[in-house]
Amino acid sequence: MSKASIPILLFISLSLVLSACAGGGGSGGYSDNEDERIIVLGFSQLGDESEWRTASTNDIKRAAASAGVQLMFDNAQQQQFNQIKAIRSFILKGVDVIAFCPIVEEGWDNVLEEARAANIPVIVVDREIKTERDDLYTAFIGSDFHREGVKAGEWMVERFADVEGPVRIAEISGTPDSSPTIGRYYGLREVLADNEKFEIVISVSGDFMRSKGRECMEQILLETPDIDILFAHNDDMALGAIEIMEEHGIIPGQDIVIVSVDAQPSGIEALIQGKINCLIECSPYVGDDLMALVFKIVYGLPFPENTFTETRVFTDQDDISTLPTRPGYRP
Ligand code: GYE
Repeated sequence: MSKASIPILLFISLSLVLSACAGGGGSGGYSDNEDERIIVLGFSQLGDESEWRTASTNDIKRAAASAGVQLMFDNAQQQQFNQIKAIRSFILKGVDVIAFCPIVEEGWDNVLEEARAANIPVIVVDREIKTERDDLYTAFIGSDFHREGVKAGEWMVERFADVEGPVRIAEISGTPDSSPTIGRYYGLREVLADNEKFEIVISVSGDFMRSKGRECMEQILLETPDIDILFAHNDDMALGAIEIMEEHGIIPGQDIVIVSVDAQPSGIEALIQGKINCLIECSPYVGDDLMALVFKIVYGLPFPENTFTETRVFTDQDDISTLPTRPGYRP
């Protein structure tokens, strides 16, 4: 059986369960004939800052179409208030389920109370949130960012095991107050805390964007040019920083060891070229799992409250054939 037929089979069997248990109804996405019920999912994407984000958007659109879920998609252009506005409009429209990728961790309580009052389940996708009450959303699906920071630190310790030190690290972090930034920031520090050899000499925010990665690297070279490692919180910022290094005659991957997070196609290409030394995987491909979750929630079936993606580590020592393939991309 091909991998692609698994989700389809799952949805078929879920639909069968549905026809057996959908009594009453008549609201939301129900048509006159209950067997033809179409689930409506309101999805608020936070923006389009990176290659990861584009992959996330494409994957969710693809998965919704293949599951027969009607997607109401909104792009918040990097603004939390646009996300709140979109979620409110989904509530007004009476969608069956709301899902959103929250740009920052805090500030969601009010709008989630409103969704709760309207009896609309909410799935938090990709980034985590902090709320006063812990019952303001139904499920989470995404990555463990703290673990990513830990894995980045562990790889640095291993790579520099034979170096006496000091080992000076520059960090380009992601969007301030977002959960990937917080997780990766503290995860790295947790590993390095007991290791005096490592010193994080500068940390600047590049908002997960390539253009800002360039600006950050300019700033780093101006303020603390003597660094051994660059830790970028995503591939796009690492790639922007690499452009600046090259403009300054610095050889990325050799003069400065580069560790980044995501492992999207451009990052994998840079790893193959030796410009990035280590990639910590963060997968945006949660679309099928999200649709399965939507079905289970709507039909009252048991579902996992938290689903985490895998976090693999790819390095410049790996055999190219073992590097991950991505939709439309094979190293
Ligand atoms: O690492 C970055 C994107 O939230 C996990 O956001 C996501 C992060 C990802 O812009 O590239």
